[in-house]
Amino acid sequence: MRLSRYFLPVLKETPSEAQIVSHRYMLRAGMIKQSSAGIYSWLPLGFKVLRKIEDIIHEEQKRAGHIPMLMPTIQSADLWRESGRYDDYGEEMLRIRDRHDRDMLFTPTAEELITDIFRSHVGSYKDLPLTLYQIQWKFRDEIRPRFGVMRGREFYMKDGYNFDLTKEDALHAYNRHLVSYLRTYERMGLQAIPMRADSGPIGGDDTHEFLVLAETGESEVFYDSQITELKFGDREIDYDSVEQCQAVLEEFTSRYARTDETHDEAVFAEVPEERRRTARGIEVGQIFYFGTKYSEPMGATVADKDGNQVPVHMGSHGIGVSRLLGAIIEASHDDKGIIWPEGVTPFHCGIVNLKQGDDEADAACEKLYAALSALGLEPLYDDRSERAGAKFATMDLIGLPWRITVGPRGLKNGVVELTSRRTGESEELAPEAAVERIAQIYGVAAKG
Ligand code: 5CA
Repeated sequence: MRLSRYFLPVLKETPSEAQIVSHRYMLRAGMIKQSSAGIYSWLPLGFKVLRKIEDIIHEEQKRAGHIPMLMPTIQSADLWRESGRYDDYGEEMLRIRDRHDRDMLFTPTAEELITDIFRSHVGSYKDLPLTLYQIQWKFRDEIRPRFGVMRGREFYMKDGYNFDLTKEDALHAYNRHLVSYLRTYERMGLQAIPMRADSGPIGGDDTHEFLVLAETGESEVFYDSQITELKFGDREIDYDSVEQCQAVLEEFTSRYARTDETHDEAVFAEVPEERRRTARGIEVGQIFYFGTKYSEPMGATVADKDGNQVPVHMGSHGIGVSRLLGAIIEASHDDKGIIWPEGVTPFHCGIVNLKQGDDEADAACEKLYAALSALGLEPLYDDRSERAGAKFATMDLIGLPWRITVGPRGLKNGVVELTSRRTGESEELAPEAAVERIAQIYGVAAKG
């Protein structure tokens, strides 16, 4: 993409309504624009990161054997009356009446609708296990929407639902989700710690929230510092293996880590004092096992081996897709702007032309742009007739992890400059070598 042809409405001033750094940078970098309280338009740069995050989630869900689908945002109240949640959900549910005076609502989550789909089409234990998921907009009429996309009213969520014959099978689905979430967040450059939590309006006893530690987090958390040393890394897991998933769950949940809802001072006191931590965290996901809470009242049963109709055991599993942008920025920024982890960066690298209009500099930039594009990478080429300082400031603000700077002086010596946004370190090298380095970083093969 050439910046002169892109739509990047960068703000010079710091917006006064934004209280936390991720909100400020998302507004300043032209990623989002508020349309009303807690409701945002996703401008091209923000939309690009949203898609990157979504892609990672899809890849990891499919790796775990889960099946993507899509359900409507507007749903009939009738289904929610069946489960009893139409009344229970309270003011957070946006209720709508259609022209025929039918009660509708904007989905805050989708346990009822998925259970209805299941009961209409699945009748035998032979069709289990089954996990369906979607990435879809949700609406919760939060009393205090704030911090930009962190606590929106309209927000984008991955919600998955497992259907199993027995509690044991459903607990395996729970463990499998925990494992796949660890991998998902790590690919986004985040450490998200599973913590024992409270299930709220979703219900059930078994639930973990995934928290990213950040001073601006809305949850107070208590944990054993040893937990922050754990890495999932690139281990290969057989998601069908009960033992392997169980082992990962035990590894990542055996140390004390709880949100304030489930915190227990007496148990916490057993952690050696030097390892006890109290901090704040951003909840980027939550997994639930709630058994037959929805399947029983809604009659979602299957025939078991003996032909008896039994309600299925279920759980649901959410990732705050739009909130993740805020969480990643809270975890990765400096005073100049965002620092995107490579896994989610909107463009793979920036190209800054220090002397737009100079034949040699223009040609060298065009060549870099073509070579990177040919590798399937997306560079953002700042081809505006701006001062170098302004170009650097924009690149730093929008946070591309790598920048190639091209100027007549370097070109005389046959070099460009490759700069890491994270460390600020620069290196001079031949343009071809810069392309090769970028290719290496993103794991694509440079064509020789
Ligand atoms: N049905 C279950 C699992 S699919 C569910 O709704 N879980 S949840 O309530 O925990 O939501 C899932 C995730 O959505 C949360 O972990 C959080 O990251 C995100 N989320 C929840 N409310 C908001 C909000 N108002 N703004 C942005 N993200 C939110």
